[in-house]
Amino acid sequence: MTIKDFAYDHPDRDVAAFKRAVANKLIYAVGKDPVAASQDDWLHATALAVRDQLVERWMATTRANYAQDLKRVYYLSMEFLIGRTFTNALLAVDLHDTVREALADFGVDMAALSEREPDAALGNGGLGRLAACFLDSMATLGVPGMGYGIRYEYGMFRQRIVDGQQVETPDYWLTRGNPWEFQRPEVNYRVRFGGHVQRREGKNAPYGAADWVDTHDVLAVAYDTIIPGYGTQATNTLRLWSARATEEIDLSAFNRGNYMAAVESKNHSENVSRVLYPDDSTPSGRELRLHQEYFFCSASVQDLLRRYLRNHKSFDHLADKVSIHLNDTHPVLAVPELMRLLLDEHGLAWDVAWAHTQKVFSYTNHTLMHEALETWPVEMLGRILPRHLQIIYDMNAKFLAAVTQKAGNDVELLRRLSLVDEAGERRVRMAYVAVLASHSINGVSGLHSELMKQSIFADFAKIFPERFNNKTNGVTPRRWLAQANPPLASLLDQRLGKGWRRDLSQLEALRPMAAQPAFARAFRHAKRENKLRLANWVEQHMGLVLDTDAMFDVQVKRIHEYKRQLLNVLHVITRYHRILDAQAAGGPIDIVPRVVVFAGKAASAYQMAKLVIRLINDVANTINNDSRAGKLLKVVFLPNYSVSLAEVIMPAADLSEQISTAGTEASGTGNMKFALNGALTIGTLDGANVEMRDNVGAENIFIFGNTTPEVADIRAHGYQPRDIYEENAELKRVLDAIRDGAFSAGEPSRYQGIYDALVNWGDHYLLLADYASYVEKQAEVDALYRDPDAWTHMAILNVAGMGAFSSDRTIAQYAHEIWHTRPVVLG
Ligand code: 26V
Repeated sequence: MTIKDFAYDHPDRDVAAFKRAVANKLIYAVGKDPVAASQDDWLHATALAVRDQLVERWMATTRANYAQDLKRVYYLSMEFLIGRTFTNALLAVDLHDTVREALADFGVDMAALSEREPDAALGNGGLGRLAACFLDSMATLGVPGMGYGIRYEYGMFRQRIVDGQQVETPDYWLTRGNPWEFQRPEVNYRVRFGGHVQRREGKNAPYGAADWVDTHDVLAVAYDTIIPGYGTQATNTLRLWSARATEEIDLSAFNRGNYMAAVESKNHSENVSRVLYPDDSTPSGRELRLHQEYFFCSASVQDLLRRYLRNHKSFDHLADKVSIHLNDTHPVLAVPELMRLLLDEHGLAWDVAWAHTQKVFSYTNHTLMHEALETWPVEMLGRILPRHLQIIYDMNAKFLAAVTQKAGNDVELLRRLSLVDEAGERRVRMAYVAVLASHSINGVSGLHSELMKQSIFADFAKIFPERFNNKTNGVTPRRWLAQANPPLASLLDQRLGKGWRRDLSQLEALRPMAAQPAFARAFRHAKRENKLRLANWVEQHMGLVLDTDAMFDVQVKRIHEYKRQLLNVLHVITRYHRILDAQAAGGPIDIVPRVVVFAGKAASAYQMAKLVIRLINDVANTINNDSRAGKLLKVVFLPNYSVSLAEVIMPAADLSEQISTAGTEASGTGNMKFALNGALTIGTLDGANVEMRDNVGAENIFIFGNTTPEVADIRAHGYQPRDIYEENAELKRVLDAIRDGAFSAGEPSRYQGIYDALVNWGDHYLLLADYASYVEKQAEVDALYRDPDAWTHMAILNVAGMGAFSSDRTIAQYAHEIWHTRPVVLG
């Protein structure tokens, strides 16, 4: 049977048909009487009806991918920070107004409904959100591909602020079910752990096949979510794996005495996909994390090989049909897993298997921070994945032998290149495994990609220079402009047409409009609407009234020392002191009113980051309750930063704070979202800020602080933060106030640790070295804000310059230069 002569109700797109669809879903799928239906029931029913609109194109794309036998990209990522799906799906099927009208007929408010949808917060921050933007762009460009990850039951923890401090609570996002996913119980794979290895005898030894026996197994079950492209029929699939106990099957055979033990063991197995690990940037060394990594790598590689083998009899064409992309090192176990399957299950010789592997894999590095580079203790790997440890050893032996043959027996070099770090407890360097096994290794901004070659991968970059390249990050304009910023989006639609959604370079056409007063007025009006929306949120959720005429100065991102939220706080307190001084002098106060907005989560084990959150809240409390500061300065810390909250915050920003120590932020993507939404940036020459400056023009961005080489120089010459502290009276006053309890009267010593870190313990991220330059630059920001026309002009030029930062551009580059894929052709 073909789909053509298969009778089913094709979902129609008019209001009446959609109403009927929602009614049917409510009654037959949700099982609710409309008189008893809750808002969440309506949301569920509507989501199912919207999802129906995506299914046909999903099937058509899948069919076309098979028929055209296209090369597929498998994007392996431990994190997909999707956020909400409802509005995004509406945008994709272009049914926004239809659905709103249909629901209104039922007396249901669509906007209120969409606010009830929980975020799919299956990621920590930048890396996870990038993966979500990439899925959107791959579908939009018709790149045949699939995201593979883990269906965590608990996503990123919820953050509450209690007495100024972060309190974490679990994020059980599946309470009401997930209408977007398709459970595929029949798509399941056995993933093995533990046991031991028996080398097979024979001519292939020592690089040949082996048997892995006496393992403890867990089942990986697939859950699929449709990823729609925008303005195209093309879709992709996000396949997330959930752990099921294999014991389930045996449970009935257990006698009464073993019943409890069996259930406990079942729980143990299923813990593998229970919870997302928070990025604490310290090597966790936690066994559950290793289990998670292998769990999803193994299931994904088994799944993609099965798909390949449906159309192919040998592995000769594997690299023509399959590309596996490693989103950081978290999925690197896919490398030894592919090798294991090719060697042990399919009987390929080592050199043949290795040649395929190297052609299939590519790897993106997302951080240079030493603490964040994954290594696993050899002891742990050997216990949990004995066969994979052997394969890694074999890879290492072959590699080091080849190096020796070329470069001689340079013991130091070999020690540095080895996949195994032999200093102290022996550990496998996962990033090195990724580099050795991949034909392409990329960083995420021009600066980062250069630094990567000079620092962590210096030796490898000399041996394999052709493998290293850059792919500057981008963000999807669908979510981050069309969806998040309706006022600006509709203004752009009026002036440019709707094409910017698929071709962001069209924003370039705004350049001449920057000088048109009518356009500038409309642009400013859109910003005002967005500021009002945020102010309403803050009033509703925090009871704080904000002045929307004040400059909204915003820093939202994970709380981390290198991102320097503390530097921002130093500036806030400096302003506070200036206001107090001016008040005391009785003179006219000539200070630009600001609302300084913070949001972000700290990893639960990261004490310093948590202390920074507490300081921000203490400073906010002090300033907001000091009538002398009045309307001139307000500080807010918005709790529970998330994708959906970012969609409210970013469009409302006047000023975007991107102030990491030069050389530490790999790219940043928040920086792009802000500028795209008409904020001006104050930032260091770090990550993608450098390229943003190039694109918007140096005169349209506020750059300050030491550059990467200057940072290196300062550190090399014995940095003395105390000297800066002693010499800058304004800075000293700020730091002394923090130290002496000016913001923590009940516990004056609360922030001694922060003071010490900066003044006495080396100020690792050079806040004091950049302080003066930062405060000076902030004065330039103020001066411009006093001239609204000049400010708006610059903001428009920023939007106009952001065309290059669409994730569509990024994905087109990955597709052409790394994956070598062709887009699907839909009839
Ligand atoms: C590390 C760990 C360690 C173990 C526990 C879980 C976990 C999760 C994440 C990480 C590393 C995160 C690295 C990351 O998010 N990097 C960010 O990637 C963005 C996208 O490329 C980039 O824009 C940011 O600059 C970079 O910090």
